[in-house]
Amino acid sequence: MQFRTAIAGFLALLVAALLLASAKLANDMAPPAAPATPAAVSAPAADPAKTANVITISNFTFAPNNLSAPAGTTVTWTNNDDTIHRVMITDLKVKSNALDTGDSFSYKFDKPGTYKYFCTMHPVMTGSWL
Ligand SMILES: [Cu+2]
Repeated sequence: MQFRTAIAGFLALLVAALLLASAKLANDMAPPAAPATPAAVSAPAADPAKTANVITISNFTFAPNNLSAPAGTTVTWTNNDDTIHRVMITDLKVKSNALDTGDSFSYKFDKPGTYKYFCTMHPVMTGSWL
């Protein structure tokens, strides 16, 4: 009888060992934890305000007042104020007509460069085109 008890004990240990081993195997086979999701990487979108070719005059301000667009771009200023404004591109000595509410003035910048402009009626209103 002692021999059978020893066998039973051995078998019990064997079963326990097999259970442990299979548990560890199952654990090893579990899919690895998903890596932390990286922050969405997106190319910085071009700032539409800076690439637009339309400049709004509103509240005695050019918006955007620092515009960038490729050479050959026609830029249009539109006056949304109740006041008359007059755009002058300083270095080019190009001057718009008096722009009443809703009036627009367009100018095609043929050469790349930095151009400053201002309102001849309100010289504190300035902007530039790059
Ligand atoms: Cu003005």
